[in-house]
Formats: sequence, C-alpha cells, structure tokens
Amino acid sequence: MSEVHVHQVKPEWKKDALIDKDTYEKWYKDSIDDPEAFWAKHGKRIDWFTPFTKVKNTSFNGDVSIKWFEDGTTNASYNCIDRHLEKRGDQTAILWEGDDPAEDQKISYRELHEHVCRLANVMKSNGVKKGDRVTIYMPMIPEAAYAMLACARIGAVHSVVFGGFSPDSLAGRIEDCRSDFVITADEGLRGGKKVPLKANTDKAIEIAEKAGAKVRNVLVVRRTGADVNWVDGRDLSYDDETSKASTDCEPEKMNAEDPLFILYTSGSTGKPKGVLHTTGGYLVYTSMTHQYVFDYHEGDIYWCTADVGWVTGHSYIVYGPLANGAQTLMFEGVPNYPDASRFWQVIDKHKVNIFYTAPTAIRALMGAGDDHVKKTSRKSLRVLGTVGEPINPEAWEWYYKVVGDERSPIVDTWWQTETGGILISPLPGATDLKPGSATRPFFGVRPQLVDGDGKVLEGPASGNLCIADSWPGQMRTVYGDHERFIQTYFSTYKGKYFTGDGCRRDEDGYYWITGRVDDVINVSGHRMGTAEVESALVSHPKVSEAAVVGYPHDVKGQGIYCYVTLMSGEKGSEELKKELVAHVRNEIGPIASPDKIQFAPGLPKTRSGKIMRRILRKIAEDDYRALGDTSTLADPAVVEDLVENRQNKR
Ligand code: 6R9
Repeated sequence: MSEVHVHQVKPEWKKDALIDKDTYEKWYKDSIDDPEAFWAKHGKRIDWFTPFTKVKNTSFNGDVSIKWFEDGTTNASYNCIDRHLEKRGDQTAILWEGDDPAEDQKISYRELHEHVCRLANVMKSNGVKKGDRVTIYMPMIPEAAYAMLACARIGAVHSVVFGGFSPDSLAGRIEDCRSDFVITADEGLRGGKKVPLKANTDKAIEIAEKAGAKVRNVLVVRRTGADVNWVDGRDLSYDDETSKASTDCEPEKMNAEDPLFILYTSGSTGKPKGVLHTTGGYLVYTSMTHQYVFDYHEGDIYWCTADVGWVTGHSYIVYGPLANGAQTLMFEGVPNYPDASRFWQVIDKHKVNIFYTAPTAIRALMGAGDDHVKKTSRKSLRVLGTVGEPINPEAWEWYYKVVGDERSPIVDTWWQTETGGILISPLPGATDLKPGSATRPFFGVRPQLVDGDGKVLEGPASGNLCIADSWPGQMRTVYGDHERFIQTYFSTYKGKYFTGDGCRRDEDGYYWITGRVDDVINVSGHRMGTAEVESALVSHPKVSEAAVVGYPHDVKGQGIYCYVTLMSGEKGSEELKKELVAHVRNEIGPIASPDKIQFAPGLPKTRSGKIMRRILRKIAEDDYRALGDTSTLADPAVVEDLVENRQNKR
C-alpha cells in the first residue's frame, strides 16, 4: 500500500469546534456503554408533543424489530419549521439557486411555513390522509421540499422518485407502494436541458394502472411553463390550488414510529426495495449528525449538492438542516453548467461555509483543470464533505488543496439509504484525517468486521462491514415485505446488520470502505443493481441473455460493463449497441446507461448454470491474466472468446 498522508486536526479547526478529541472519545464511550442514557439525552434535541419515556427497544434477531422513543409523539414538519418561527421567522430557510445563474430565491422560515401549510391543505382537501403514500417526482425546486414537508405535516408517507428515472421506473415505484397521489412539475431544467416530467408521469400512470394501480390526482407545479397534456378531473394545478388554500394547517400528532417516508433503492437481487424510515429516531439522528459532522454553527450557510431523489437529499438538504434551523442551499443545476466553475461561483455568490458533494463530481471537476477553481475566492468555506462512494486519495488531496486551499477539513461520510444518516465520518475538530478513509464511527455506532464464516475480526483487519447494534436513524423495514428486510440485512450474519460493503480497519481503528461485496455497483455515487440492468437488457427482443458487472472508471468510480448474448440469427453491430444503450436508458433512466457492451456467444457458467461473475469482472477490468480457476466451468472455451473480444484493452 502507498503511504498514507495524515492530516492532523489544525488548531483553527479545533478552536470553535463543537466536538474536540476528548469530547469525541468520551461521548463515544458513553454512547456504547449506555445507549439508553445517551439517546435519552440526545433524543430531547427535537421537540416532542408527548415526551418519550421509552428510549430503545430493538432486536436484530428473529423477526427483527426496531423501535426508538416509541411512546413519544412529534411531527417532522413542526420540527423543521414551526419551532423556528419565533426566533428565526425571517431568517432564510431555503436558499434556492436555479439552473440558470441569473435565477435564485430566498425562502424564509415564515414563508416556508406558509407554503407548506397551503400545500398540506390542498392535499387534505383532495383526500390525502395520514398513512397514505404520496409520490413526489420533481426537479430541484423549493416545491420539492414543500411537498416532502407537507406530507410530513399531515402524516402522509412520501416516496420521492429521482427526476432522472424513466416512466417505467416511476411506474414500478407508484405501483409498489400503491400511491394514489403524485406531485410533479411540467418540466425540469438541468444544465440548460428540459426534462419532460409531466409527460413521463402520464406514461408511468398508464403503465401502473395496467398493473392494477389507481392514481386519483396529479398535482403539477409550473416550472418552465411548457404546454403539457392535461387530464381533467385528475390533474390539478399547483398554482391554482395553493392560491385558494389556507396558510394554516395544524401538524398531525405522529407517533415516533409512524412512517415518515419510503425511498426505493437498489439491491443485489430483485426489484428496488422500498426502504422505510420512521419519524422520531430519524429526525433525532439526522439533525444530530448534521450538527456534529459538519460542525454546524448557527448562521452558517450550508450546501449539499445532492438531489432530493436520493437519501442524501432527504437527510442533509431537507430534514437534518431544517430541523437545526439552518440555511440550506438547494441547487437545481449541474456542476459543469454553464461551465466547470459553477460550484465555486455559487459558493462565492452565497458565501457558503459548509459544502457537501460527491467524489464523482470532484473527479470530474478536477479533470476540468484548476483554473476554473482558482479564479474564484472560496474564502467563506470552513468545512468540506464527501459522500456516495470511496474517494481516491488523489481526488481527496485535490479537494483539500485546490478547492479548500488547505484551510478546511474534509469529512468523508460513509452511510447508506438504509442507515438514514451518517455512520462513519471524521468530526472537523476531533478527527485526524487520512485521505480515503471515512475514519471513525459516529456516536452510538458499533461497526464490526466479519469474515466469510461470520467470525468477528479484532484489531487491524479486512472483512465485511456489519453494525452490531441499532442506532435511531436506521430503516425499520422494507415497505410491504418485512421478510425481505430480514433476509437482506440480518440473515448473512446472525444478529448483525450487514451493510453489503467490504472494509478494512487499520492500526488506529480507522475504517476504509473498499466498496460493495455484493452485485450492486456504484455509478457516480448512484446505486445500481446489476440484476436491474440485466433485466432491462433481456427485455430487448434481440437479446437472449445478459450479465452485467462494474469496472473501475476514472470519473464515475464504476462503469457499467454488459456482456450480451443475442438470439440465434442476430448479429452484433455498433448500431445494435447504440440501440441497446437507448433501450436501457428508456427502461431505467440515463444513470443506468451501459458504458461498454460486449457481444458474447456464451457466458461462463458453472455446470449448475450459475454465471461466474468473478471471471466477467476480471475480463472487464482487463485483468484476465488473474482469472483463477476456470476448471469448474461447463465450457472453458467461452472464456477465450470473451478475453479475445474484451472492450477495455489497455
Ligand atoms: C448515502 C449514500 C450507499 C453505498 C454504501 C457504499 C457507498 C457511500 C461512502 C461510500 C465509501 C463513502 N458509499 N458513502 N463508500 N465511502 N463515504 O450514498 O447512500 O445511495 O444508499 O449508497 O454507497 O458502498 O453501501 P446509497
């Protein structure tokens, strides 16, 4: 291994930091020794209508049951808005920066309250009740946050679907949670390009209704003003409806364990799972991690560049920051529009103090050259963060030196849709940094490394990353399929939550995530099940079989490599490759676009018919000399053809 360059906590990072080294060690120890007492104390950081008397009631065995603060009642929207009105009514809550640099908007907490109440009343008067599922398919505009908070206010469960997903993907998600109310926009705008959200929604509903779903209403926000198809009786105009609605709406009294949202995410098998998060524990955990991981201080301008379609947008654009009364910047655009200095321009324009983005963006901007960064000031920056995939030390150092001018610590935050919030990360004033390591666990988090036989490894070691005990932000179930929840996360290693990630722990107890150990690939920080891409490919009439693997990609982290066997009589061509790429984009969305397609007369299979992905991964990485034992293959000759025609020759 190359030598690790340790960046010690600088005196100026420590100076006003909320947590220093000693406090971290003490709090961490307390949180592990007595979780009940620790979380009883920190559970009070949010406002409760009825205070909880029970703190932790969790089991990772048997039927797996996770309950936090179970007899308390509260409301997420109340905590993100109402409780700030007295002190911060006129302070900005959402700082919106449009795709077009000339467009921006500031929404104060008081205005946020008004917008959310109006929308909540519109939903109520159109029959949305506590417990109903509402699908949100939106661009990054303030109305997306209003929609989430309005659901939370009336106790409806939101399911946000990323605006880049196809009508098919949207249909599957509407169908799975039987959602009968959809909120969308006429069109989205990203990097100067329009995204036909309403047209996609219309198609999705058609598909979903064929499968038995029924959508009662579609509420449409006007973003570009495009002329869109309108279904009378079903479609509602956001402007018309909200302008008539009252600006007062009592927040619903929610039990701590009442569902807050469902968010679909990819796994190694089957269709995407509806990850279910509940109210109290999620809010305690996201607000607490937001405060301590980013060393958030009152008045800071905070910017997380994620999309609300992903969990990072839920926890660290909307719920965490707003629960803390922060000014959260919401960005509609992309990093390279109008040019590759956009992020740094926005930082200067709004004097951003805390900036949180993804390694894939950092690598892409690094590739665009330092000039784009250096022509901006970035003096306001105090803390930098990354999330979504492992960050390579080169990109880390560039982020640290060129973007941060060596003034700001980088928090490399490891977590998952399932974990609700950050589990492993440095704290700016407490943790010495090692580029590429997510460093140490957050309070209350007990990581364990486990070998293939389930043995817990001590000291420096490499293994599969598990978490030994529950934390308040953890998912509670897979929506509608608790058995799948148990099978996916708690059956591989008895009594432990298995993350699906591989990990190394070094001699200082630092954690280094090495990537997924299952059939999930991480493309630009987006999780993709190889099985999903395979099923999209085989739905093409000319394809008989497909196997998909990830391979190292300079910018995306991992690229999508597809081995495709055609129906007999069909011939592979460049044309057909293009057709297949378009087909997959159409089935899932642009984020699933194959990077490489290799036509293969046969796939390497064991005698029992199992595709040997290990071999396919090696060939895709152009590392075919290390193929290992191929003697168990039904037909070892197929491997020669695959190697001969590999698409990644170096
Ligand atoms: C928040 C989010 C989760 C998977 C996770 C892991 C990878 C996320 C990481 C990281 C290394 C980090 N991942 N953060 N790997 N270092 N700091 O990304 O959720 O979309 O569910 O993805 O992403 O492999 O298992 P999600």
